[in-house]
Amino acid sequence: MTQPVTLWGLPHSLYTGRARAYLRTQRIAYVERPPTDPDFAARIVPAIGRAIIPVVELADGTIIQDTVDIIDHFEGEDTPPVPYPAYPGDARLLALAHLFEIYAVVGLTRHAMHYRWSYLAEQEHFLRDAFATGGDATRAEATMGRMHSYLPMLGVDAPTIPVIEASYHELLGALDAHFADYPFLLGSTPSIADYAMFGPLFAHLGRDPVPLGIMQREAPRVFRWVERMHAPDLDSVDFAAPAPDFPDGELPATMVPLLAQIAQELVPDLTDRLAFLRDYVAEHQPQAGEPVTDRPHRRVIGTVETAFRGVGYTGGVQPYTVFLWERLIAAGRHPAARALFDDHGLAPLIDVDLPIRVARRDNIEVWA
Ligand SMILES: N[C@@H](CCC(=O)N[C@@H](CS)C(=O)NCC(=O)O)C(=O)O
Repeated sequence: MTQPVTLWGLPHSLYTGRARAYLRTQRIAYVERPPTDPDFAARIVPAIGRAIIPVVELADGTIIQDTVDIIDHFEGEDTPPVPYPAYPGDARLLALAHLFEIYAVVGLTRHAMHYRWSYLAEQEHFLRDAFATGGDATRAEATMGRMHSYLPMLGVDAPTIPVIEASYHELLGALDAHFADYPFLLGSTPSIADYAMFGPLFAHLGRDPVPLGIMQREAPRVFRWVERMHAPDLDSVDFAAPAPDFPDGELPATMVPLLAQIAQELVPDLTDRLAFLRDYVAEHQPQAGEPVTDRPHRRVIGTVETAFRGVGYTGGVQPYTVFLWERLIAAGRHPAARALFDDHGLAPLIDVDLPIRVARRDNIEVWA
């Protein structure tokens, strides 16, 4: 039997959820260990240069950080084929998968962090217990304080909160309608779109008491998708077998509102960050191979004035976004994907010349 891999992660961690769902679906044996284990500080942190989860450690000692790299490792040609490849073969679906991937990170993290931290009083007992996993109350307090401090950078503040909540109710409605027809975002099996969206929709929005209640009351099928994504098989008992795929060459009507919402929310965010990035590159002239920030745990290179659904906020600019954006642009340039993006107001996300690339080397982001 092959040795299980180690998943360094935690139940309430957004990105651990993404990696765990992937391992379970693909039936890759794993043992999960918490980053509070002294072994994490002694071996893993020095190897990856920062304290971050999830980390996957293979039986041969290879250490992989970042959920994109973790999934890509198992999807690659050097590993046994997985039962449900996560990258769609169809060019249009592949581009949509990358669109959901970047939306989950740039867009939905905001909703997840808002519902976790703006309702702290209502769910404090639950969160203190979660954050003390493997540690103690002092460590929980420190980590909770750090996470809470990310809210302004994500654009969560008094003026944006009502629109974040409106956006979330709208998203739940659109997803609930979609999951009435399909078990997964792009059809009968999960793709990188599902794994990416699962992160926020499970760890925070589908698990913390306040947003969990909203999801169960308003969107039972989204709640079922969360269960399905976390199950060790496809868990599609509520669909006829075989479960439906998208009709050939056609986009189901349930995708239309989702794409409209993504366009509305992502285009301004990314366009304003691109303008910042152009100036930044002109001013700093980063060299290829250089780490994107002076210290690996620093994710942001500056702030930008932007807007979420028309409400202004000052948000952080993360080079990691460029890494995801390039993946979207590459997939979106296929003619079939292009036509689809044109039809849904998403062309501004692929008609873009990025002034610089971001790659990942030795588990950190570097300019490329
Ligand atoms: N791009 C990374 C993001 C991972 C990430 O943000 N992990 C969070 C937990 S869900 C973390 O470890 N944060 C530590 C910190 O910000 O101090 C990935 O996809 O793995």
